[in-house]
Amino acid sequence: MDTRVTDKTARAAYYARMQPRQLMPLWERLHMLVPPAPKPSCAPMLWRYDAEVRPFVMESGSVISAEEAIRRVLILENPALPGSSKVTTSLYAGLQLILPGEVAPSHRHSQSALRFIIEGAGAYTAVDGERTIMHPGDFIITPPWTWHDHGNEGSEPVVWLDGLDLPIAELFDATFAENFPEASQPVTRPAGNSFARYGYNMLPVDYRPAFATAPSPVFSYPYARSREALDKLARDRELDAWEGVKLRYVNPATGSWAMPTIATFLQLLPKGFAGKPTRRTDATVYVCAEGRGRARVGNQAYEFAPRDIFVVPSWTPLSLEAGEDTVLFSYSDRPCQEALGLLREERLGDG
Ligand code: GTQ
Repeated sequence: MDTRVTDKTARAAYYARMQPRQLMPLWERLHMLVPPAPKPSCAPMLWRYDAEVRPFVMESGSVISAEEAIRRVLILENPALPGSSKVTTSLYAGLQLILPGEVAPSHRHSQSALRFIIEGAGAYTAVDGERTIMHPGDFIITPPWTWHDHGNEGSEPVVWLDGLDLPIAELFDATFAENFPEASQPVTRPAGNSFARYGYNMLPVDYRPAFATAPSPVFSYPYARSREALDKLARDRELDAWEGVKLRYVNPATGSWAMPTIATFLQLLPKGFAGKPTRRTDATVYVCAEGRGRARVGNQAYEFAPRDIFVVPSWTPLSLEAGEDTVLFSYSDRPCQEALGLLREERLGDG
């Protein structure tokens, strides 16, 4: 005969007695801890840049200087994650403004950062002694623990999207940061030097990456070149029914991602393209670099225009349509999920 005390009150009393010892019954939580499919805690979201976001970004320039702010950024916070500074469960996004003559002072941290230039020209980001000039659409990386500062020697405001792995580094409680003693780090190499070494399908003969997923030694992936590749492939009609023409940014020395924790992509959807749906476990942040179209994200439909930013949560079906030739930049935590054996993707709508 079963003599167990199964009554709810008796069980609750038992849980209450063990609780002061920091002991919890798994069976009350198992369904939440091991759900049958992802239940993303972030929500889909679209930020309309020109009409809704840009005025606030520009206003930040009259509220605080880049120097005082250290980083004058408006965080794009997911509406389902209030107070978290997260754009997805694992990633951060913000829009950084730098005005002519300003410097955002030099620091370094464990977290990786990417920049995707939204508008304006003439600003630079300095990484490890080398300045890279920013142009709209360029993708620029700041590897972990590299000194970096930003400045604007041009004549117009420059805005870029910052993408960081802040929540990932926070998950591991593995973050460090320090300030450089001066606002700007010394320039030790001329602009374009790292691109000449690593950016032309060639490498310095003695170069060895530090580890298999080491950050790319190419700090800048200029839009003009990436765009040219997409354009050629689109003209050759190398179209995928789900993705259009989609390329990933790589570390040329390893073939792996440009960044250890964040995957980055650029894709072209030709005018009239109506992509089939996909879903994947890596929640993704998209930026419209050119064109306009529609993203169906779960049961939401977002009409996007240049500079708009939208979020696709994990395992949420996404399909992309383009009203004109459209270029999308995107980033996700895919390298982490691949390394941990977590990544899953599904192409839907086939047959
Ligand atoms: O440029 O170093 O948007 O450290 C957030 C944290 C930018 C940066 C952000 C950062 C940076």
